[in-house]
Amino acid sequence: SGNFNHFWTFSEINRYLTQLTILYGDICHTETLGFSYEGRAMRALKIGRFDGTRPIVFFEAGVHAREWIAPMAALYLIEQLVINHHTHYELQSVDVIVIPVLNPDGYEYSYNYERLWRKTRSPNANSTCVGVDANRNFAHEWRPSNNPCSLTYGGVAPFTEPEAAIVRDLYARYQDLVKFHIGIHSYGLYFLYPWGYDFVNIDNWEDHDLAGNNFAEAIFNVNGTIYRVGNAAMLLYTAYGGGSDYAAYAAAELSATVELPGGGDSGFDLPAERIESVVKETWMGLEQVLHYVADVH
Ligand code: 0X9
Ligand code: ZN
Repeated sequence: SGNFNHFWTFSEINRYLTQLTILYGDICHTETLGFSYEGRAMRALKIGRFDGTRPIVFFEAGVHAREWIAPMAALYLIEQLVINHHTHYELQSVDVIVIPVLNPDGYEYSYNYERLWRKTRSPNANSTCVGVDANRNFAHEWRPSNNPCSLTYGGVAPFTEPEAAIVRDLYARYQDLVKFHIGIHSYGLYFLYPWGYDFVNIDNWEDHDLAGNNFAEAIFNVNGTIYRVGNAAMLLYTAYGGGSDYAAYAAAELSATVELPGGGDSGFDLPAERIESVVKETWMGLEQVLHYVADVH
C-alpha cells in the first residue's frame, strides 16, 4: 500500500497504479485515455465491470497543477476501494473511474520548477505566457477570453486542451451511465454544485444538496472539519467553461467540485504532515458519494 506521508511524483503515481493492477487485476485495470500536450499518458484507474449497464461514478483530480492534495486524495480513494474491495457493498452495483492526475504536464512542472503553476503547458499563439486553465476549457457556457497570461485563461476554443477533451470523450462514451461526477480540487472546504457559470441552481439541486450534506457530515464526524455545501457561483464565484458544469450538461445526474483543505503559505502547499489526515477524512466523504449512487440506483 501507498505511503501518504509525502506528495508522490508523477512517476511514483504511475508505478503505484501499475502495481495495483498487477496485484488486483481481477477488480481493476488502468486505461490511458489520451496524451497531454507534452506527451504524458493521462491514465484512469477503472474499478468494476463496465458492462454497459452499471452506474458509473467518475472522480477526477489534478486538473489544477498546484493542488497537490487532490491527487493524493484520489489515490487514497483508489487504495481504499481496491485493497478493501470486499468491504464496500457499493462496488457490487457501481463502477468507478478515477483519474488521479488529469493535468500531468502541469503537475510535473509544479513539482519540479514552479510550485504554484496551475494551468496546462501548451503554448499560446502570440504570447510568451504558457498554458490554459483546463477547468475553463469545457464547452458548456464557455466564453472567449483575451489574456493568455491569466491564471483562468480558457483557451481560443473549447477542448483545445487534451486534458479537457478526454473528459468530453468519456461522456461521449458512457453518456448517462455516469451518475455522479466529482472534480477534486483545493482549497477552501467546499462542496460546489452547478451551475457554476451563473447564479442559478441546477434543476435537481435538492439532490445535490442532500448528497453534499452527506459528504460534509461524514467528514465533520472525522476531525470536525466543516465544509460548506451549495451552488458554485453563489458560494464561490462564477466561472465559464468549467468541468463540473460540462459534466452536468453532458450527462451526469449529479456533479460537484470539492475544494479540500488549504495549508502552507499559499493555501495550495499544504505541509506533507497533513496529507494523511486530509485524505482519510476526504475518503469518508467520497465514500458517501458512492453510497448515494448505490442506494438510489
Ligand atoms: O476556479 C476553479 O476552477 C475552482 N477553484 S480552484 O481554486 N480549485 O481553482 C472552482 C470551480 C468551481 N466552479 C465555480 N466556482 N463556478
Ligand atoms: Zn482547482
